[in-house]
Amino acid sequence: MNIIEGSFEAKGKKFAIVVSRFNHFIVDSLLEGAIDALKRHGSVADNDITIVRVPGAYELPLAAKKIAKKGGHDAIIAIGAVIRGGTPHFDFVAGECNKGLAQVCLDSEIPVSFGVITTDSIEQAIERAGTKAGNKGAEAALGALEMVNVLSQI
Ligand code: INI
Repeated sequence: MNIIEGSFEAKGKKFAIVVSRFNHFIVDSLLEGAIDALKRHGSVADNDITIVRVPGAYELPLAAKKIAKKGGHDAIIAIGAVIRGGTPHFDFVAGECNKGLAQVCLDSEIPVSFGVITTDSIEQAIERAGTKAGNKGAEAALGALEMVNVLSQI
């Protein structure tokens, strides 16, 4: 039996983090969690992490696509926070962000990790940004580390 599975170790691998500015109070904590996970779990060096800031979650797929196309990164981590308001705007932003990032991932064959939280309230967002429901930015970074390892073995 052959089992292929990845560890988190990724010394020497290069990661791009695309991060939206919208809801920066939440997003900053997600970004901090992602960087911490890359360094502590993946042994990734500061110099091997590139951060690209965009206005909102809607812009994340295009930035991710451009990074993937340019080459030079082993994985991309997308970080953002879409919080529901009183209009259907949330559904368009969250939907296009999710769809676009999935498309970039499959088209480029580079792991694009989904660290974009989509919540009904600011309280739910805070819970997922380093309080009682963990840190979804850190989780996304762990996913990217594992996928880089798994793909290198297939
Ligand atoms: N962008 C977000 O990242 N989160 C949100 O909650 C959000 N809401 O709710 O409006 C949001 N909107 C901005 C959007 O991502 C684009 O930046 C904007 O529409 C310009 O294209």
